[in-house]
Amino acid sequence: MKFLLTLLAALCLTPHLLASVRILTAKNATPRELYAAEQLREATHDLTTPGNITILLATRDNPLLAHAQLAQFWPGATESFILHRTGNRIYIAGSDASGVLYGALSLCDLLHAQHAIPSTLDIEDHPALKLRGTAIGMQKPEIIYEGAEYDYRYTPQNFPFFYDKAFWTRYLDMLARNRYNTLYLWNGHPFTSLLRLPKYPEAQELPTAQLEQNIAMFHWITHEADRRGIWVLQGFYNIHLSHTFARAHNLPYHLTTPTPLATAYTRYAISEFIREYPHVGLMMTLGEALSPHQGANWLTNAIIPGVKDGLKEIGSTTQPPIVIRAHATDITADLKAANPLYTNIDTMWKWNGESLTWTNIRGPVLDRFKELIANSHITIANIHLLSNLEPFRWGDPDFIRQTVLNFQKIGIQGVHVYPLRYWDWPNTADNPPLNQLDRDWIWFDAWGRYAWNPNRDPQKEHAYWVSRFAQRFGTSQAGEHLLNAYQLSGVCAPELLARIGITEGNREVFSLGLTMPQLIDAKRFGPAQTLWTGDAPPGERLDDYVEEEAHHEPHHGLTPIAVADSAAQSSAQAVTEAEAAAPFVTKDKAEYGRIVNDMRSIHQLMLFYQAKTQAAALVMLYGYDHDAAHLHAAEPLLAQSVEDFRRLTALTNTTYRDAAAMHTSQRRIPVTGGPHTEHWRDLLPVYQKELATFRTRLALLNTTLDKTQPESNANIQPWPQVSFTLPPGTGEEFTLESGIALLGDKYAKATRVAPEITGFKGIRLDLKQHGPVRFTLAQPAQALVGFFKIHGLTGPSNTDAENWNPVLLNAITLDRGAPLDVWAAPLAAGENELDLSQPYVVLGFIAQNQKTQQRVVFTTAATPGQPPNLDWLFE
Ligand code: ADA
Repeated sequence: MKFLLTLLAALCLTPHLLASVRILTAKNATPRELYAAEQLREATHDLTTPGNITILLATRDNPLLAHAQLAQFWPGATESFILHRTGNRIYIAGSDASGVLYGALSLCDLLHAQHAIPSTLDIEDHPALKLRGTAIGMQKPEIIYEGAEYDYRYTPQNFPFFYDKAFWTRYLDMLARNRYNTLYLWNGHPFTSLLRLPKYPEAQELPTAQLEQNIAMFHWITHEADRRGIWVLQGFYNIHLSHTFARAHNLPYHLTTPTPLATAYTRYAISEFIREYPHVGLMMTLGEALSPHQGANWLTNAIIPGVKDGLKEIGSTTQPPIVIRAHATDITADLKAANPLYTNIDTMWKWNGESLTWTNIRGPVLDRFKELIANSHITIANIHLLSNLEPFRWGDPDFIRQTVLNFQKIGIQGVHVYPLRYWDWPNTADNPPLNQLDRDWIWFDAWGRYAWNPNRDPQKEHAYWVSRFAQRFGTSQAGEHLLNAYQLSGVCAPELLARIGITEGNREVFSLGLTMPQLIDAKRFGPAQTLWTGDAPPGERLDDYVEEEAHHEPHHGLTPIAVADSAAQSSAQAVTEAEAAAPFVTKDKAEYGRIVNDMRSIHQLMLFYQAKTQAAALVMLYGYDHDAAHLHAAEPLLAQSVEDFRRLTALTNTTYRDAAAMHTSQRRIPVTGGPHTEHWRDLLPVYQKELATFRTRLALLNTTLDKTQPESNANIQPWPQVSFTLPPGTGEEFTLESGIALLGDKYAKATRVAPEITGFKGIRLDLKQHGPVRFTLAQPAQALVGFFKIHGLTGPSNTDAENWNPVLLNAITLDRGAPLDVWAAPLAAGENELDLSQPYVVLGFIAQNQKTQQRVVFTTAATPGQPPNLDWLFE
């Protein structure tokens, strides 16, 4: 007998004899429930468990669960489940098919964590947020389709991933595992890539075979998504037309105002979309092309009628949700007009603009969200482009948890998460590129986890994420250090952008740094005020900080200097943590190496900002008290920032392809986007030049600036002029004195003029005038010209630069915009012409042998009491 028992015990250890897990689904199980069963089959495949276990999964009211003693769901429950074990039976009861899926996935999670079937099970769960989604851009880093922003045709050349079923399976499985239930595809005008549109054959933009392949693929993707509980929504911008249709009807590709034809076409395209893809949703951006005040008209005359036509075609009486973005439209008027016509409108608005800056919102951003919540069904927070996080690894789970907790407090019931690199999906910026699903796993997982439930114990969460890192890197010690590194580095860019950045929009790439003028005079670069009034906790900007310093007043809230210091410190600790993981990393050492490099890069960037912010504050203080000692103290700090940036460049030179995925000229800060301004190595010369200029100006200042008499202009006489004649044509003669407009007769009035050129006869051009200006000179001369600041340039453009030399700096202050420097170039006597590519004004002519000693003319503010313009110190 004892022998028999021993034999049985031995047999009990043999997995295949014992691992009998039966999985039963309802007779009429939906594809979603069958997918759930598939996941369970996989999860139980290798399990060793004593006794036969039967798992029954179905909706709560299905006969399969008739004998189970299970609680009822509350009225209106969706996506909810009960997981219960009685004896050897495990019941997964869903409020609906999604509930069944989530019950099954929860059981899978438990099986993976415990490597055994739990002996007791009594769980009820449901999601915190109703809509939990990710986004994919059917959009690219460059504008490639006939100059039209956001328009890209779905083709294998443009979007190879779209045709890759293995990729989609992996991506959709990941989404399901993280309980996402929505997926948004973004594009300008997707209809001609996904629909036949027989009523307007001239609208067809793709070869028929390509179109058919797209239609088949889209059906496949949306069906596969649906099996996983994921509702696909297709996004579109308004009014964007098929390009072939536009050409055929002599219309622009994008319209600011509806026309009857555009209305009929769009209405038809939308109805066809609903007919072809009844289970796919629509999300729309009413602007940017369409004028904001036309949104209501367009929505009620084109879009909603199109949706209703489509519903009629498929014989449906239920109105599916449509998602309207509040971006670039008068959403108040839109909703007022649309709500009486359509009962199921969801809205979407950007959380923290196009960056991640805070776990919360306040002021105008909060007010906008409240308005949307009050006037629509579900309001979705759009975690839009992550312009301040690109291109580095980012995954601070607690930041995300707290953010979702705040969604709940505010009443936001949906989240829509962009990938960390949007315009180049699915590639990362690493060199060579990695797949974002691999590199940025924590980004997707953390948003999904907390959109499902943010009310989790932070300590247990810490342990959970440690275990997730441990799975990837081999040991829990490595996990602990790496999670710490991610969290310590994760807070830096969000906190710092709001204090010193220009905008939370993708107009700025934070990882490429800021120029001194951008730091010392952010106002001149069109800052987005919501960055600090809505998307950050109360605190100071650099100008507030310096003003208070200058007036010896107390500071309030977070200060730029303190935040820059703490970012430098926190990122230093992140490096220490990442490096400390080294002895414990037993798996994926290549990725570990890249993480360390990222942490070092983030730290260098924060050191750059720390030094440069301090330098900027000193320069700004000089604006108040004219104590040149501040400038001298700023110089080593500025030099340090350049050295930090050089190190950052060295760290990223071979490891990164670029700093941001958007390569268009829509990017303006720190410099205009384009093929030669994508990388840190492109910006390093900009910062080096800035330092060199500052040193030259400082030397100049030492010789010309008398602290007790800062404006030493009193005894300077005008230079003798060379006369000219201006035939009719381009340009208008004027006399240079304060109060005169220098660009046409409206723009940019001079407030002060350097004495050397006061009273000069010049030639001013209209802003819109093009072509050369022709004139005749009485003798050989030097032409004096002022260039208006454009795209960060205050002198001649590269093409013209060779002939021109700066002679007077900060020589004419203006009522708006940066002061003008005076540049000189030699011209022969007789007929001449000037044709310069920067907007400019001809200030007059002086003799070729006239001595011009370069000097800084105005160092004090144009308006008394205001800090002066200090850009001339750097440009
Ligand atoms: C801004 C941004 C664009 C796009 C747009 C939108 O204009 O620069 O890249 O994201 O917003 O649709 O929200």
